[in-house]
Amino acid sequence: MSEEEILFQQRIDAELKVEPKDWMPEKYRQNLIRQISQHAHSEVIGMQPEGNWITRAPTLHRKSILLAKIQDEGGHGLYLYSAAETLGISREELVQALHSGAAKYASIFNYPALTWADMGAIGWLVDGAAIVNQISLQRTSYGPYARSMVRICKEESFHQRQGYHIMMVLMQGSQEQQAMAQDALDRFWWPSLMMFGPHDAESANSTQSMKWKIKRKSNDELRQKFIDQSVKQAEVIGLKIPDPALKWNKAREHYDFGKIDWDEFARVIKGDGPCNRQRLQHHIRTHNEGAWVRDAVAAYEAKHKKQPTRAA
Ligand code: FAQ
Repeated sequence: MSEEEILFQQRIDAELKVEPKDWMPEKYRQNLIRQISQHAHSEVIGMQPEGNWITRAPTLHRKSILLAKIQDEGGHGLYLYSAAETLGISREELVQALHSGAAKYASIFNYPALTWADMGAIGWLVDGAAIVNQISLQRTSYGPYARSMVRICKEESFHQRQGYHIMMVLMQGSQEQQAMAQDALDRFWWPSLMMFGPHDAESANSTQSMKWKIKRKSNDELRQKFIDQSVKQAEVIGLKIPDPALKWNKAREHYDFGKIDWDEFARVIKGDGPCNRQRLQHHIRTHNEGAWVRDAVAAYEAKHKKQPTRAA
């Protein structure tokens, strides 16, 4: 280790935040660009499954809540792209990496949103899982990333509650509505557990990310926390978690749970999930359609650079 690297690690160990202009190892910078940009892409691609239901929300009230929620997700993407840009990479490069498949986004958004109850399951489980992860990221070592998490967590909290509320109301409804809520849980439960990534022993990035305090809790720790909190939430409204192996373990003081289908996870992150192609194609098409907006902004900026406003 070089002297700079030793000093850097000492600062991390002392819980000091790393800021954009500080010296940092190249691998720390690259690892952060990878994680933050994947996080940003997830927020933006994550708008698609819910966007599918804006025109079909059952009431005007539900429609306006869903619209606001989806706009929040777009905003989270923007904060996160800005945080990644502080590491010396441009927005174009980040988007290009998404389009070429070099950068990933969360596997969960490659599953279809088939019924209105899926809006409940996504808010309750997907935002719920995102919060468990993001609360620990509020203490991540890179300052801009940590600070962006504070507001994002507050907003995700509202999202989680609106999703749970959709499920609660459906469970108070007709038998068909109850069955629709249970079906959404059945389809979204296991993919939600995959959001936390592979088991710790299989997690390629964890050791270094934990040492640099980019990650503060391991994939398995966070997954367990999410399971423990969700089981009780399901019980309260009469839903059944689709896992016959789920059982409270008194000694561990946690729920034991069944085997996750890691083959399915591998297929989805390699691009072969139910909606991978559709999600990416949609992003590429709308990005290309928006080229004129970016051109107009660049032309406006260039014009004002040529004619600087006179100082008062
Ligand atoms: N999906 O070595 P690890 C949201 C990849 S935001 C796809 O354990 P790491 C809001 C991983 O990239 C949800 N790929 O990786 C919302 C790596 O491949 P690479 C997004 C995954 O980074 C709600 C390889 O597997 N949240 O939902 C996944 O240490 C509703 C090996 O894995 C974040 O991104 C996956 N699930 O730990 C929006 C949080 N898991 O890159 C709309 C920030 C793993 O080496 C509607 N990210 N991989 O080629 C993190 O905390 C971490 O990146 C983990 C993965 C925990 C996701």
